[in-house]
Amino acid sequence: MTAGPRDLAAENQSGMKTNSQDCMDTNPIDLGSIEVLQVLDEQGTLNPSRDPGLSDESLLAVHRAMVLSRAFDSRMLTMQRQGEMGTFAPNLGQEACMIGQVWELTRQDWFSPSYRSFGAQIHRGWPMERLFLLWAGYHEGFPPPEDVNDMPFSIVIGSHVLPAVGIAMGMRRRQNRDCMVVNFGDGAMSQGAVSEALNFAMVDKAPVVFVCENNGWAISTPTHLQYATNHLAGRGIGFGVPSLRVDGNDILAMISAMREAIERARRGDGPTFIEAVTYRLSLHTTADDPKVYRDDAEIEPWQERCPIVRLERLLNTRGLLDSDGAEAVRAECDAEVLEAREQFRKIAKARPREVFDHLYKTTPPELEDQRDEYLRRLDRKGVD
Ligand SMILES: Cc1ncc(C[n+]2csc(CCOP(=O)(O)OP(=O)(O)O)c2C)c(N)n1
Ligand SMILES: [Mg+2]
Repeated sequence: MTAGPRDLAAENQSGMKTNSQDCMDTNPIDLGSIEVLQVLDEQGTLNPSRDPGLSDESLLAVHRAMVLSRAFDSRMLTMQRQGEMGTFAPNLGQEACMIGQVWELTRQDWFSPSYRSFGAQIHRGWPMERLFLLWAGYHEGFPPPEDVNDMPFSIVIGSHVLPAVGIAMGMRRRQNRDCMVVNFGDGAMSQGAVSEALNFAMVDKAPVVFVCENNGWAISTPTHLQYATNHLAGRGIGFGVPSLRVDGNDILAMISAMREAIERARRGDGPTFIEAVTYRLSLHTTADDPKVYRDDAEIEPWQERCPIVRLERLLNTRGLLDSDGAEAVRAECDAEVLEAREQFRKIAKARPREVFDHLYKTTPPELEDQRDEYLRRLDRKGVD
């Protein structure tokens, strides 16, 4: 195992052993060696041989994109708790995965995300007010903006992975050198369709990068109850797909791995499978309370691995950003999110009379009855 300073494979598994110990034997089956890529260690020290070599300007932009993702996440949580937002899936702690997986994409490339991906969506060009609309349940928030080649996010676990491969197969036939990035979680790996997607992609040499964000949990299911092996990357190798584990809290490792994978796709050499090892620091969704199934002690080491703080250490060493500068970036990002919230509030006007619309082409009679009764109630209450 070519691990960085910390053996992420071992840590991820042992971290999972702290709970549900009574459920099963947690000794993972050793699939053998697989590369674990880390470029920036937890102290902010760089491994120059794998450094993607971003300019100072780009490093600062990457940092800002991660801070903006966190600011949006935190504001969404407040708005949800105050009743202004539907449920949503926080991505606190997963910002390096988010930004790293889309940083090297061009506007022509495609991105097919799952539901925990708004940091990446913001970077891809989704206006934040549109994402607020989306999570508040307004259908206007769902379609991707005109000039953004993204699929709407998928909430049905693993269901979007085969269609993403299909799009990539189309790209290969058009020979236009674009590529597709599709992300999903450790839990999605248990869906058969994801295995089918890996197989199809490799047989067809489709230009697709699979990013599995292994964040330790699938709602309340820890990884040792999800798979019996010491890593998921071996799953890709089983289908012949070049595969590696990446420190998913290391933005430079994510960018480096993605660059290599995207180049492979554009060369016509087919897919790559990246297992990004990270951790879901927050709730599964706002409808979830992890305190009932997860020991708080498990979270602490992962808080220490904060991807933003890690990059800030490097920026500080290089004289690019001190703590005042970092504070200023946070304040700017918070202000940007608040501005988007104001835009959202101007657009988001509840239309209670439309709740039965857009469901059926021809409304079934029993639903028509319910709608009529409901509309009469709105009339009685004087609601427009
Ligand atoms: C086909 C399907 N089964 C079950 C669910 C309910 N569900 C929603 S999220 C989730 C867990 C997914 O975990 P993972 O793939 O690890 O992604 P994460 O939420 O950790 O990012 C489940 C089972 C669903 N949305 N779709
Ligand atoms: Mg997960």
